[in-house]
Amino acid sequence: MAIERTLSIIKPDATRRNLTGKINAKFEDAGLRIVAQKRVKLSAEQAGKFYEVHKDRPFYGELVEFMASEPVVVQVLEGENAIAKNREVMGATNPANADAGTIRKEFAISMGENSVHGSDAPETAKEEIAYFFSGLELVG
Ligand code: RTP
Ligand code: MG
Repeated sequence: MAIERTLSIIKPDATRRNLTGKINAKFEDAGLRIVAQKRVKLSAEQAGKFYEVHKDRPFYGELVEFMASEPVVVQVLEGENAIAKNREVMGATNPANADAGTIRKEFAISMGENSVHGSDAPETAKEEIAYFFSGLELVG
């Protein structure tokens, strides 16, 4: 199976509640390695560009405002099948539909304030990692 990298974001609802360590433990317990990590406060412009793919969706304005409201932790996770594995550990977008033991089931507040982001495909993972990190910052 291929070793992949994926971009993960611990969202403002989780950083505000001091859940970074508990969320990172979920990733590590699933066999994902955190090969880069930083805490940043996104501007609305930076958050808007990151989520540009959703710009025509009704929740876009709210999503951008939320992501720029407080610091986030951006990170690169590495491991076998990392993109799918990370999404498994995150759980469904809506925490009401998330499986037991997933991050969103345990920690998410709502569909919008759902604690984590994870890339959804190899191409988007590559773009999203490059959006936040230079090659020198990735230490596998
Ligand atoms: P993400 O991109 O953050 O990892 O989440 P995802 O793939 O599970 O969900 P996606 O469809 O890409 O949506 C991106 C984020 O937008 C917010 N959202 N709000 N109020 C709503 O109906 C709604 N739908 C989506 C969520 O924060 C979701 O994670
Ligand atoms: Mg998504």
